[in-house]
Amino acid sequence: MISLADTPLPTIPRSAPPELALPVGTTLDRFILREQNAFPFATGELSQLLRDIALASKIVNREINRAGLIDVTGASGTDNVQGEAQQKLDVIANIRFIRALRNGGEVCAIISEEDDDMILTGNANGKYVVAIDPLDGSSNIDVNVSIGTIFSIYRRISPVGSDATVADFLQGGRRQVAAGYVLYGSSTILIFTTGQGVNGFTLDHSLGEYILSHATMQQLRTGSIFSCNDGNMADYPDYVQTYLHTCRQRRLTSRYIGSLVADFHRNLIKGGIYLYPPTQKTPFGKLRLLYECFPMGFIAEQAGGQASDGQQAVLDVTPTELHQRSALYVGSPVLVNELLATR
Ligand code: P6P
Repeated sequence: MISLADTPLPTIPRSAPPELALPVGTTLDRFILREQNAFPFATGELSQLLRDIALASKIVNREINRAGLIDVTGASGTDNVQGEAQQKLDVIANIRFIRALRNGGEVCAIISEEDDDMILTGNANGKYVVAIDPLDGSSNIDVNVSIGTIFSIYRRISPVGSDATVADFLQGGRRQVAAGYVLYGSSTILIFTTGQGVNGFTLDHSLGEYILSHATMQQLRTGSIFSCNDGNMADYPDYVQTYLHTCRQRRLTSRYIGSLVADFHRNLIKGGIYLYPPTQKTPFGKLRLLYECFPMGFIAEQAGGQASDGQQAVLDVTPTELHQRSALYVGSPVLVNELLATR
């Protein structure tokens, strides 16, 4: 009996294009299955949930890439719960993710930046709830700058079979079972953690598959990039202004895209710190705790980074409301600790 292991792989003819010699790589599905097998009690629901999110992101990616052609740029004429003008693509992305999560069957409820109230999916037997910012940085849509999706997943604490409750979403940042983001940039990348490190997958458009491209991501301990909206400088707490002044004195590089996902991702790879302090307009911070700060904080810590609200680790902030805001300082631990040391 000849085993496959003994069978030499067919040689690729010299005349073949070089990419034929390259293996396709690890698809998201294969990676999730491999990770699931590492959890003896995993029953596949979380795996399916992650696949549902990946599917929705591919659909949203398609619509973002065609935005200028199918008249989905510009404002929708409605405001979200934050009182911010919704862009057409905000609404479309929201519908796509809610539909995918509802049809996937694993999620019993969703909260979204785009909806005031908790959304019951009708899947009362779903074991998970999802907090999502369907399209973060949407002010950048019309100018073709990177935007993203941010998601956070909890196991429900309400009884399976009953309606989910708000308490399912207010468990606290360290009760997340998974979190991730999709960056719709020069390529489309899905980054997520289930508490076993951070991995990134790049969408291969020719296959329609996410392929492992950033395995076991590690936040650089320090860096030379700081990201904040300089226009709000006069509003920032004194210690933040002092810290930013030292950044300038040290000739660190200022980079601010205006999309949390894009600034976070660059700092994750190159090292750096992202700051969104309290301002006069947003005295409790602008970013939302449940679907921006908690997921990004989980990813940051899993990659060896640090995320604070200025007083404590952001994952330790006590959530009391679905659309609660928080300050966020996140990225290389050396830089975050330098900031906190100026308090
Ligand atoms: P500002 C986008 O609205 C967002 O939530 C983050 O993605 C981004 O970092 C920040 O707000 C930008 O806010 O006030 O600098 O335009």
